[in-house]
Amino acid sequence: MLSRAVTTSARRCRALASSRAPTRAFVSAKLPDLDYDFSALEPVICAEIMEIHHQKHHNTYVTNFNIAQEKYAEAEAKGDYAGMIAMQPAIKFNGGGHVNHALFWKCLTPPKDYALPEGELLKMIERDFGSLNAMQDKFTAATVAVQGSGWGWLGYDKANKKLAVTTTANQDVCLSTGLTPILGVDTWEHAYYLQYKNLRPDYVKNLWKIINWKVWDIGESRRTHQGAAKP
Ligand code: MN3
Repeated sequence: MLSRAVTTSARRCRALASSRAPTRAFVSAKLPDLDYDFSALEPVICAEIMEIHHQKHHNTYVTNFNIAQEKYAEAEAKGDYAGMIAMQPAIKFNGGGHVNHALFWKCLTPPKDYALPEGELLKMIERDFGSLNAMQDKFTAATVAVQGSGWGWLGYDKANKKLAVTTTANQDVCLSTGLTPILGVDTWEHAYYLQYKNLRPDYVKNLWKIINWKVWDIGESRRTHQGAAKP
């Protein structure tokens, strides 16, 4: 009796296993549309930079992220662990490039629509930095000092329930520092060189004129796969 029960259950297991799809599906990333025209951020960022940055740079991250995801899924389906591990740097770099840019576009707004932060976010900035100006000075200094290419961030530290400024190298996401991103600034030369040349400090300082502080209120980081911005 016992051996027959074991055999039946083994048959059931094999039947269930063979009915499963061999490859786990992944969600393809898509290049998001901008909420404004390429020229809408002038004079802070010129249309040529915006068009190349969105249509070429961001689009390439999306394409290569999807290729890497597909190769990872194929390796996973075959139980090819070394193959899975080999794809991780490409997923980290191109996936990071995608989610960082998706958030960056949402963090910007045409100069005519600029509004100061207010409400809950302003209170937290004043509590944790002393003033909006003090936060901006700290953010600007940290972001200008990024060596090579990377990102400057204002993020939320859930463990200590406070805002903090940080930076990441290359396309590393803000979440890799433990902070949930609120505001991210691209310091790669492709983000400013055509207009600002070597003057990264001028680029970062001018960006304050087009920061979309509503990014906090609408929880945009959640929709760009970077986790919930609000505490
Ligand atoms: Mn970029």
